[in-house]
Formats: sequence, structure tokens, C-alpha cells
Amino acid sequence: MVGTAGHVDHGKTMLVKALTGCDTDTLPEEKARGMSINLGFAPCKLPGKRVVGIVDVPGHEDFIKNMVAGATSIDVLVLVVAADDGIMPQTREHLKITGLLHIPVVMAAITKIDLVDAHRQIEVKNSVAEFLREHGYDDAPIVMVSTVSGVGIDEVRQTIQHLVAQVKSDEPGLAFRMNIERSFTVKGYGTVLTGIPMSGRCAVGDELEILPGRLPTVVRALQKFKNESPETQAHICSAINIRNIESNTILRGMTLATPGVYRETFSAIVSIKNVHESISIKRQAQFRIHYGTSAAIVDGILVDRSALVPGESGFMRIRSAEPMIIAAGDRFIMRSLSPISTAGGGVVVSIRTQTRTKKYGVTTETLAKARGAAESGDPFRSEILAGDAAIINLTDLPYLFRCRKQRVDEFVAAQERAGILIPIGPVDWIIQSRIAEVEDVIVRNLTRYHSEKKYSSGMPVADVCRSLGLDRSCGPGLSKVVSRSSRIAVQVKYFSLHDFSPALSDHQVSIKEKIVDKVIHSTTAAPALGDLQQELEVSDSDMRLMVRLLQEEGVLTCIDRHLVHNEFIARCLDSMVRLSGKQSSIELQSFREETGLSRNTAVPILEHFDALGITRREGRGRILVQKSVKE
Ligand SMILES: Nc1nc2c(ncn2[C@@H]2O[C@H](COP(=O)(O)OP(=O)(O)OP(=O)(O)O)[C@@H](O)[C@H]2O)c(=O)[nH]1
Ligand SMILES: [Mg+2]
Repeated sequence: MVGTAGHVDHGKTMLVKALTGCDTDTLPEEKARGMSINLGFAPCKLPGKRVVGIVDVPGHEDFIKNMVAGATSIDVLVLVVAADDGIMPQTREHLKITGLLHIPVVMAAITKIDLVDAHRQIEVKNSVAEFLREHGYDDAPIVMVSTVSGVGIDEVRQTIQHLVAQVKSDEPGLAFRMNIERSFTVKGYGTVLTGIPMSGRCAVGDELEILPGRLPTVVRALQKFKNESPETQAHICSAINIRNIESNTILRGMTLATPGVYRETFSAIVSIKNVHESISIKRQAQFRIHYGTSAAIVDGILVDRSALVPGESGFMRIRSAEPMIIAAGDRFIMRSLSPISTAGGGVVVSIRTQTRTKKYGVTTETLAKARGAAESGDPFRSEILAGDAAIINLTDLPYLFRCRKQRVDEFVAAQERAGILIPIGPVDWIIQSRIAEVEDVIVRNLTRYHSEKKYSSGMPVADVCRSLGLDRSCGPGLSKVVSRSSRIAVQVKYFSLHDFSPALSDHQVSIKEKIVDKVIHSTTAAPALGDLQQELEVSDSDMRLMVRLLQEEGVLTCIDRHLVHNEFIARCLDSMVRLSGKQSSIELQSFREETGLSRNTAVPILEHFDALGITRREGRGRILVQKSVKE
């Protein structure tokens, strides 16, 4: 996509007309006022027969919003400067905007050369060259043009041809995404949406969705460069005819995309640069941000400094009352509300932001790395560095990889192989570089837990999982990751702080040891709670506490007021498994023979298995239902 920019009346629309034969000022109001208001689109045939799209933007400062909407989809910029006027305010503002949007390839056309003498032509050419240099475009070609005489038009076309070859093509396989420019109804077809897709491809029959709202739809027909086509792709001016949605429910600024990838967000972490000549950006302020074909009022708070002086860059957390469809890597422009002017702009580094109050813990150094990734087309890296959460869920993956759901597996497998994402459950991953953050949260939770439960050995693994928003099935995976921590002691059933031990007296510790000793050495009959208490001469409360602790620690289980060693229960289960291989129904007698257990111990253990759903009573015997103890 080629786009124009430049001050009002400098000859942008005339240049597009000379290049393409199309008059892009189509609105009656544009005709009446002799100026462009909305965006214009025209296909331009290059000498090598290649066709590129041109978007013509309005120059008047009242329509900067439309200009930005057009400029966000431009790959090659033609900056138009009239020879008589020279560089004017919107020449400057437009180049600032296109600079913030990182339009990489730039040329200038100096128009209306028929109105000035040769001396003035050279003067303007030199000042434009200097102006482009100041903005970092040292080698941008400058072509002298008159749309009245036709001088320079072919040269502009050839220069564009040369420049489009420098535009990087997109990575294949990305999800489709188009910022909607216009929505209207065509008789016999229904709703047609126009715009310039940012990424991916789409074809007739594809399922897509409209955001915000996630309205599902299907592509009925489409056009690229105003010609029927079975498919279209990024950077091509497209008109997409969709099914089932009325055109008046869709507005400019909405998004048409592959289902399940993009999301509505109300906040984001962004990198911004202050491009104003004299005004600093305050720590806390309201702005209007323009992105894609949309705009939103946001509250911004600088996260790494108290103000941004002109020319400075920093990071800001933005928040909007309206849903925004933005993603890491998206460029935007930020305009101050009063006086209305372009204050700055930048790139989104993360939309994975959580609560409003949560203190943002990512360092400026990490944010700078994230910005680098976002700017160089690696939104996944930007998000995993800068996003609030160190844990990623399956539902985040299509967005993070910018791919349809069906392709998530192959992308995530690559990140697992590279050690960047560590799976901890069927649908959850920890970001390797952020394990310490997860540990910090666990340490915080354990500290609180220990202070509230001084006699407890530690926090049950399932509760640790829950405190991180994870399903309990993540327990083993999480334990494995955290087991390397120097701060957290990971046991089979619970986590505790390394330097914590339950607040027990020496006497209590010795009781605990004696109970364990007794339980381990009772091989055929589990000791009854009351008998043991009497034998060891222990108070009620101490006995209760020790039994609870030993159960939490996974040492023993209290079954029918008998204390049974957990390893012993495991051996009983092994016996059941062995017996079930020989006989379908297992009777008490054969279980006792197999284990050598007394009746008083065997019966409660079998009933314990029934209660856990491991066995089921049937007639005189039992049937084995599952072969292990499920957590
Ligand atoms: N003499 C002369 N006049 C020109 C040339 N190019 C454009 N014009 C005139 O300049 C006026 C403005 O041209 P447009 O192409 O509409 O300017 P624009 O930059 O598109 O203006 P906006 O879209 O409103 O910002 C028109 O009256 C044109 O006829 C040129 O090369 N020579
Ligand atoms: Mg115009």
C-alpha cells in the first residue's frame, strides 16, 4: 500500500489522479469544498505491470483522524509538498505521524512546479531534503512534479516501483485481521466491509468474526483492487462481502478477523515517544489514541518516570472505558485533548494486563526489550516479557502466536523445545524467564499461610494451585518447576517455606516421632488412636494435632480411628490389584490372606477404598474400579 501525506491543497489528490486515473474525492462535500475529507483508494499500475494500492489522505488539520486511519496501513509514503508553499504545518505533523507509525519507506513529490521558477524549485527541493534528513530519511528520493503539465508523473511511478521492492513481505500463516474502513450494503449482495488487511489472508467461505462483540460471520464474496477475487491478503485494498450481519451494525474502527485470536481490551502497556516541540507529557493525563481505523479516549499513567519531555520515550499504562481491539506490536498515535495536537505515539507492548490496582512489577529494562521485540515484529516475545502474568493459559495462545486455534500446538511445541514455555498442566505454561515471579507469589501466600497456621506443616498443593488461578491438576507440574527454588520446600502434598517448621515443643516433636515409629512398625494391625494415646501418655489436644500434621504431611491416614501408614495403604492397594488379576470379585478372606492383616484392620481399609471409589462392594466381595489413589 502506497499512501500520500502532506499539507492541505498541496496536490495529493491530483497526483493520485495523475498516477491512477481515479478521482478519489468522491463525496459531494469534498467536491463543494475542493478538499479531501475522507480517505480515497485507487489501484495504481506500475511500469512492470504490478498493481499497488494508493490511499489518499486529507491534508486539512480537522481531518487528521482520517489521515491517521489511512496512514496505519501504508507501507510506502509519498510526502507531497507544493513548490509554491513549501513545508507547512501539516507537512510536519503528517511526517511526525508517519514516523511514529514506522512507515519504513519514504519518498517526496514536490508538486505545482509549473507555478514557480527554477530557483524556487531548487530552494524547495533542498529544504525538503533537509527536512527528510532531520526525520531519519537520508536517502529518500525527491521527484519534481506538475500535474498540469504531466512532468515527473512517470518518474513518480518508477520511483514507487523501485520502493515497493523494499517492502518486507509478511510472515506466512498469520491470522487474518482487517481494520474496517467502511461498511455498507450492496443490493443483491448484502453487507460489504472495506479496508486494508494488516495481516494474513482470507478466502471466500472462510469463517471470520467482527470485534468488538465477536460476531461470527462467513465470507460470501470479495474484491481486491475493485476486482472479484477468490481470496485477498494483507496490504491489499479489499472489499469483503459477509453473511448474516446488517451493515449498519458495523462501524469504522471495528475489526474483521480470524475467530478467537484478537480480543477486546480495556488496558495496555505501551511505549510512547513525545514528539511535541515544547509540551511535556505529564505522569497522568488523558489522550485520544488513534490506532488502525479506530480511536479511543484513554487515561494514561507513565510507569517509569514522572514526565516525558519533548523528544523523550517512556512506558505508559493506558486504560479506556470502551473496548479496544489492539495487540502487541500495533502502532498508534496519541493526541492531546486540549489543545488538540499530536503529542506522541508509539507501539503496544502488552495487552495482558490484569487488575487496575496491581503494582506493575516489570522493570524498565525488560520493558525496553519488549519494545524492541514489538517493534521488530515479534509480539509473542513482547507479550511474554511485558505482560502482567507469568503464567499462560491455552486460551491466550491464538492471540500470542497470532494464529488460528488449530495451529497453536505446533507453535507451542516450538516454544517448549526452546525452553521458553514450561508446561505445568494440560492447558497452562509458566514463562521460563519469569519463574521467580511465580515463586514470589507462592512465597507471599506461604508466609501468610504459615502465620495463620503455625502448627500446619504447609499449604496443600491444591490450594497453592488455586491461589495462582490454576487447576489442581497443575500440582505435579508446578511442584517440578518450583522444586529448584531455594525459598520453597516442595513435598508431595504440600509446599512450605524452606526455613519454616511447625511451632512444636521438643515434647511434641518427640510424640510425633513416636507415633510415626509405632505406625511404621505395625505391619498386621493398625494401632487404634485411643490405645496409642494411652500408651504414649499424650494429651487429647496434642494427639489431635500430631495426627492432623502427619496426615497433612502424607505420612499416615486415620481410618475408622485407626492410624495406618500411607505406604502400608499403598501396599494393600497393590495386593488388591494383584488379586483382581486372579479373581473378579475379591472377598475379605482372600484380601486378609494376601496381606496378613487382622480382621480389625482389613475391614476399615477396604471400606476406605470403597469410600475413595477405588473398590465397589458387590455381593460378598469387592470389585476393583481404579488402580491408584486419585488426588
Ligand atoms: N498548477 C498546479 N496546480 C495544481 C497541481 N497539483 C494540484 N493543483 C491544484 O491544487 C489544488 C489542490 O489540489 P488537490 O490535489 O485537491 O490537493 P490535496 O493535497 O489533495 O488537498 P487536500 O486533500 O484537501 O489536503 C487544486 O486546485 C489543484 O488543481 C499542479 O501540479 N500544478
Ligand atoms: Mg486531497
